[in-house]
Amino acid sequence: MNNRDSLNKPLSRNAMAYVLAGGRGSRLYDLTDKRAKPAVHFGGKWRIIDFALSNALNSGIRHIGVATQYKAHSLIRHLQLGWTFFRRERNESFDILPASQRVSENSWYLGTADAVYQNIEIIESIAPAHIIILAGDHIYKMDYEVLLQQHVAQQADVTVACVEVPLAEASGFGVMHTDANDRIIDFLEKPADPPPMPGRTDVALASMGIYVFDTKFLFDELRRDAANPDSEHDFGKDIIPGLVRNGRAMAHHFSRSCVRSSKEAEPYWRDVGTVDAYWEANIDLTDFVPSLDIYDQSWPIWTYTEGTPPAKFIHDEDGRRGLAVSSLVCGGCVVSGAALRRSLLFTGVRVNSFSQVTAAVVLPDVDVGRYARLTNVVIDRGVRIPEGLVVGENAAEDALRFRRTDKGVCLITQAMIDRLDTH
Ligand code: ADQ
Ligand code: ADP
Repeated sequence: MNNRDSLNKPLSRNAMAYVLAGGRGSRLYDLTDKRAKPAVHFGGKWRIIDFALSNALNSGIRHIGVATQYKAHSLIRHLQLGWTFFRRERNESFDILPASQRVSENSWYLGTADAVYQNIEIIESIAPAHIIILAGDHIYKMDYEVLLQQHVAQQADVTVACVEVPLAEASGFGVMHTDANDRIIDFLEKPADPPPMPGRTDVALASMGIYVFDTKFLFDELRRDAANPDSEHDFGKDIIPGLVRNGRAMAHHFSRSCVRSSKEAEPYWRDVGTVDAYWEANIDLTDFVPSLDIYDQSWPIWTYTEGTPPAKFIHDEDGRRGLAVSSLVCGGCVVSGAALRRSLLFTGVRVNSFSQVTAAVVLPDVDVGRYARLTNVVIDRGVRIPEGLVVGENAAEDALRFRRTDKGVCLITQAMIDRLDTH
């Protein structure tokens, strides 16, 4: 097991985590119409970004910067409410860094490298020895101290965290080859025809979008990149391939720094970037033994939590039971004379009499009307499900009314419900 003693984490203490949280995540469709992907709700109590931020906090990192851009309002409010652990008096910092024309005339960050470059002055004032670039949109538990240790021991210019992914999914990632010493000898950003790992046919080695640099080295690279008119100012497209060609780029295998409780059989890392992946990762938490242990008290996932009353399960007036089986139900929920199976209710959800909710991911403040039957659904925040609505029993009808995936999961928003009324 990894070393979790924060007193014994000197590299993390002098490092800064720089979280890229500006991406839209367009394959989540309506879920990211109003909020950036890192702000999307996950697992009942969290936003996706809480996993990367909690990893940083639990690893002993005491300086965090979060670069925001796309639809940042919900994200920024969440960070302001929930991420208040850091104290200036203890030489700690937590900076929210919206694209704000600090360096260039552009109002947006041009790419992920530019999202760091534009804040070089702010980072210099913090003066970390190392910077860990993180994506704000993955679900995983990782001890960054282990990653930093490898970076220093191998005297790398950059260390890229990597994980094995099915070959069929690899075209969405940076795909690398390494030599026997874990030096990256080849790096292709999102290749159309990704090469498998040597000796394997079904698996590729993918970049997790997590990079460690010595701060000064990174700034020199970023300044050079900023002056290059041919660059897209992106880590995956420009910085990392350049260092693979002309520097010392090393790979760090996630299995070495992954934090796992005794309940977790495999290292867990998910990019919940599609509606199917999002639904599945949430519903998986209802499994008898889930592949992600959210109850591991030695690696807590921190977040902003509203003060809510306890969840309540009540008989309706006809004496039918409100019940939940294999389900996760957050505070403020009232399940009244309805049946929940394999479902996950976020905070403040009402499920009314005679309704049946199965394999459902229900975001905060949803109200499910009486006699509704909902199966294989994701319901956006605050949706009012009308009485008697049936979803998940007729594919053709569902596809007309909701956003139905090929795997048969329906994403339901209030706008879709409002359109039903006008028909
Ligand atoms: P992607 O995730 O597709 O690939 P990208 O869209 O650049 O790359 O997003 C990386 C992170 O940066 C995300 O967290 C996103 O929210 C954020 N982001 C994107 N544009 C931003 C901007 N302008 N300002 C601030 N934040 C921004 C990357 C790598 C691949 C690697 C995958 C792993 O390029 O090599 O395999 O991550 O998921
Ligand atoms: P997000 O869910 O990402 O925070 P929303 O725009 O859906 O973004 O919600 C913005 C805020 O409005 C929430 O933080 C919450 O305080 C409030 N809110 C949204 N919908 C409801 C609702 N149905 N009931 C109560 N509050 C709501």
